[in-house]
Order: sequence, then C-alpha cells, then structure tokens
Amino acid sequence: MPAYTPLPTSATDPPPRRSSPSSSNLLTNLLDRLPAPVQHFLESHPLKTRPVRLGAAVLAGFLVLSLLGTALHSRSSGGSIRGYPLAGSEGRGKWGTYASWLPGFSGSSSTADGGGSWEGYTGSGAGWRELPENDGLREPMLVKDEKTGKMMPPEVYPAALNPFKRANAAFVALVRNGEREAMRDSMRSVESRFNRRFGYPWVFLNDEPFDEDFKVGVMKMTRSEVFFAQIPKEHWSYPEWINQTYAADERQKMVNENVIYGGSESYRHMCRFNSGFFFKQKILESFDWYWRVEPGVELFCDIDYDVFHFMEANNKVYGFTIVLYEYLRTVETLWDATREFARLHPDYIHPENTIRFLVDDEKKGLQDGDWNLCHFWSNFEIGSLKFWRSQPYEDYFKFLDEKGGFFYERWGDAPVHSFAAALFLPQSAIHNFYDISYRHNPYQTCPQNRKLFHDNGKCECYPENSFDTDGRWWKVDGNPHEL
Ligand SMILES: Nc1nc2c(ncn2[C@@H]2O[C@H](COP(=O)(O)OP(=O)(O)O)[C@@H](O)[C@H]2O)c(=O)[nH]1
Ligand SMILES: [Mg+2]
Repeated sequence: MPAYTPLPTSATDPPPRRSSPSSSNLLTNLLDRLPAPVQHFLESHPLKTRPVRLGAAVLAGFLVLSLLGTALHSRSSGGSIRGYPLAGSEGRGKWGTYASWLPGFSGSSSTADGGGSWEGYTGSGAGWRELPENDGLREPMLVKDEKTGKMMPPEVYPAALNPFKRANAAFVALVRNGEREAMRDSMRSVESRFNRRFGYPWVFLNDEPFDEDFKVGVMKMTRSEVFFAQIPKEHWSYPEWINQTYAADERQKMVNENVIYGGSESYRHMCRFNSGFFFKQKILESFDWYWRVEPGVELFCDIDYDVFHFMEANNKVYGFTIVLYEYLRTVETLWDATREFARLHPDYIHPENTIRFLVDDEKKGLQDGDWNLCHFWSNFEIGSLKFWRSQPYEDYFKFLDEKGGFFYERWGDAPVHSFAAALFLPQSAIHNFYDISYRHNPYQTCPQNRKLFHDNGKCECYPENSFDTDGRWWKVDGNPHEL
C-alpha cells in the first residue's frame, strides 16, 4: 500500500490520513530486484558518488515501472501504479499520459541510434554528469500515436518516475484572491525547482472564499492535487478580551510613526492566524509536514532530494532559509511575555535549546539577556505540523494571545515561531536550508559553494548577491556555506 496516494484534484474536505513512510533501504531493495545484467552494470559502477547514485535511482525506478507496465498487459486495464491513476481511471487524469507508454515496452522497437556517451553534454564543470552513460540505458520505446500517426517517445515525468514513498506533506499558502498571479509565480518556481520530482499537494487557505479565477489559475500551475479551504471566523477575528478601541488607538500611533503595516487590521489577523491557527485547519489534519509558500517568492536552485524525508530522517522539526532582525516597535513586549511564560513553564524549555541565538549576551541567558531581535523569516518554513500542535506551543500561543499583543502591538508570526523553535526544541532539530536559494522581496539567499551549486548548473543565482554570505546570522550551527 503506497503511502502517497493522489486524491481528487480540487477539494474542500481534508484528505484521509496517509501512513508515515520509511524509505530506508528502498533503493537497495529496488536494486536487488533488477535483472542480472543491470545489476552487473551497477556493480561495475560503484554507487559511491552522488551522480551515479542518482542515475542508479532513476534507472531503478524506470525499470521497476517497466516491469509493472509489462505486468499490466493492456493499456485499457485501468488500475494504478503507486497510486497514480492510469489513463482511463478516475482522478484528474494528468498522470494518465505518463502511464500510457508502459505497455509499449513489449511492443515496437526504437529507431534511435543509441550507444556511446553523450559527449556533447558533458560540459566542463565538476559534477555536471548526473546522468548515466547512454550504454546503460534502454532504447526509447516508440509507440505510434493513433490520432497523428507519429511515433512517440516515452513521456518522462519525474514525479511519476520517482519510486520513493512520499511524506505526509503539503505546500501551504495563505493567500488572497487578488494575489493570484504572484501565487502562480511562486508555484512556477517551486514546481520546476522541486515539486515536479515529488508531486506533493498544495493547500490554499483564505479568510474569504476563493474565486473561480484563483482556483483555475493555481490549478494550472501544478500536476499535484490542490485543496482550497476557507478559514473559520474564530481564527480570523478579535477574541472577546481584546479592547478594540485601545487597539485602534495603538494602530493610529504606529501609522503616525510610519511603522510598516502599522495601521493594518488584516495584517494583524494574518500574523495571529499564522501564529496560532494555520496548523489547526481541518484541511491540514491529515498532514504531518508543511512547506509555507507565499505569493511572489522565487527559488533559484534545483532541490533534487525530498526535503520532508530529510527532515524526518534527521529528526528536524523546523527549517528556515533567512534569519534577520525584527522591527522592535512591533514587538515591544513580546520578549518579556515570553520570559514570563518560560518562568511559568520551565519544563518546556529544552535543555539543548538555542537561546543563545536570541540573546544579545550569551552569558546572561533568557531571563537576564535582551533579545537581539534575530528571528527566522517565516515567509519560508519547512516544518513539522506536530510541533505547532504540541502542548508547549498550544500553551505558549494561548498565553501570548491573552496578552493581546497581536492587536495592541503587531506581533509577527516570525518572532513567535522563532521563540518557540529556539526554546522548546533542541538545536539539532532546527535546520538551515542553505542549499535552497530563496527570495522574498527584498532579501534572497544563494549557496556560496561554487563547485557544489554553481559550476554544475544547479543554481542560477549569484553567490555574491546572497543576504547571508558568511553564516553570521545563524551562528549557532557554524557557517553552513563551508560544508
Ligand atoms: N487570505 C489572506 N491572506 C493574507 C492577508 N494578508 C496577508 N495575507 C497573506 O499572508 C502572507 C503574508 O502577507 P504579506 O502581505 O506577504 O506580508 P509580508 O510578507 O510581511 O510583507 C502572504 O501569504 C499573504 O498572501 C489577508 O488579509 N487575507
Ligand atoms: Mg510576503
């Protein structure tokens, strides 16, 4: 039973729970099942280097699918492969096109002149050759298209060829109807740089109903399932203990001081929602992991591995790309409130916490030190939903919410998430995705290691344009760019 089963394309109901996968030894198992000549080929190419491993993985997936395809015998047999519906079966149907060539393996032969290495493509950069030699590949099985009469090579859609189980993960975007085009830009980037290899679903959240233009527009950007949900009123409104007159007065003061978003009520609801409620949405119930995507963001490097499995396999809970300073005026009492909470719940503070990332003077610690205003920039997050659903965070958010600072000041979800991650988690559970080149105006990161990320064509960014070229912001873990 595959852990990852695509569901109907557009839905408002939460998808059923997906079992938690384990992909360990999957490659080994796949390799063991391959025909002897292929195993021989792989053995003669020690699986030590990453490029060869990748090539082997693709080849293994290709061959396993081909065996499955042969077993299916007929194009009209329906059914599914690892949960991807074949042509003619129910569902969105986008996966169908890929599957239609499978029976071709028992049919016509190729006219391509195979053999030899792809000399024209070897390039000069180290590590470019992530493809197996042509000698180790099959001839493309050409199938005659009945409508056009043309000979068609197999379709190679990476997510469908990826044989590894998926995590219980989704992209999550809180977004307004008016941000459709910026959302589509983000999706174009995420899909081409990452998700076309994995096919993770998208979940869109909004305090208002999504309009048809938005829905159709974003569905065109992905071959994965897409879910839409409206946020319940109680997650996007004033709690009864908030003095709205006082809140309005405080907003006016911020407007007078030109504080960014100082006068905006919706921005405050948004920050409170992202702090305390996004992970409680019914549509996300069945998921364990999320990647937060905002409209208008961009990725500049290929991400060829499953970031969610990475998180799971390394006991990571919270992943970030950019760390920066918060505007003090928007969070004047947040640090004190957090210290008060920590005094009430000393048991929630993890012994291997990263308080030193937050305080101006490491020696003073949480209760005596001042906050240096550092926080994870939460418009990008890859994280565990279970963490936000845990008791310590539940209690922390409730405590903060009762203080009223989301409305009387303008507490952001970024410092709130950052404090929780730094206090309740061990340092080892926080990960800097330095290899994900990410841009949200006006900042962007770009990996510094030219050999690993640039000479091989993996990234299109310029290392010197990175916001953080020397790892000085997240000092806790050393400088990741030196890895
Ligand atoms: N549905 C909805 N989404 C919002 C609203 N305000 C902000 N957002 C979303 O919340 C996120 C942060 O808002 P954004 O305007 O990008 O703030 P910034 O990144 O801090 O400048 C984005 O994903 C927005 O699309 C709102 O009133 N309704
Ligand atoms: Mg934004």
